Amino acid sequence: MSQKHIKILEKPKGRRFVISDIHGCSKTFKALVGNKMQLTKDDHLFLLGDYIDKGIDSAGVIDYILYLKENGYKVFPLMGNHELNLLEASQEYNERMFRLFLKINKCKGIVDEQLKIKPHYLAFFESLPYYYELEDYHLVHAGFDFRNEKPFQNYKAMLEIRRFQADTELLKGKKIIHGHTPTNLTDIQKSITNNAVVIPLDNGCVYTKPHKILDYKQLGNLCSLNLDSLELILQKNVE
Ligand SMILES: [Mn+2]
Repeated sequence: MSQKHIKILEKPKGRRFVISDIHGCSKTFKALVGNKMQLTKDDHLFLLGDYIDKGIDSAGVIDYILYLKENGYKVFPLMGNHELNLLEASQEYNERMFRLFLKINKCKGIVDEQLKIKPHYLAFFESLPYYYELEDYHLVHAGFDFRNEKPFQNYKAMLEIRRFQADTELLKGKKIIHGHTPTNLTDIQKSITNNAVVIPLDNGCVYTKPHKILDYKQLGNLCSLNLDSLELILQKNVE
């Protein structure tokens, strides 16, 4: 099994970027990384999980991540709840249930005709850690449960928690960047300009139409945060 916690304390020659919750939006992801950010091999790119489901091209998102890694780009992906759910469903569900699960999640192209997760995708999912600790940041999919006695060992919360209060003493001056919960653009921008300890980065790039609960006019961008300049780069959904 993979390491759950990885420290990356040295800074790259280039820039450090974070992107979260791509959810099958492969064209939007490529437009952000290739055009808007102009990622170079000197940069570090951290990805906070939930590559698959909801959008139309889950396989294409992972293909692009693997392409970047294979071509010498320094990409550091994390586990999201959608990746873990897929791994668990593929092991625990019977064929009928798993077929339904894949249909509901619109997770196309990830499994073969025998409903087995394709080997290179399985290896990718199984390699994903749960959080990165940098010199100045903690990067995690959903957040940390600081009500828990050992928040940095509560891996379930890292993928699922919705609201949490940061314990600044435990964080030792480091900020948290997380995704998982679609957050209005003005709230994301506010947390950055207010120098907040916790910065949400999921602007629900997959939500481009009126929604029962969410205000889609405040959503629909894939966000990239430059960890050093705190510049927020936005890419509107182009699927
Ligand atoms: Mn999530």
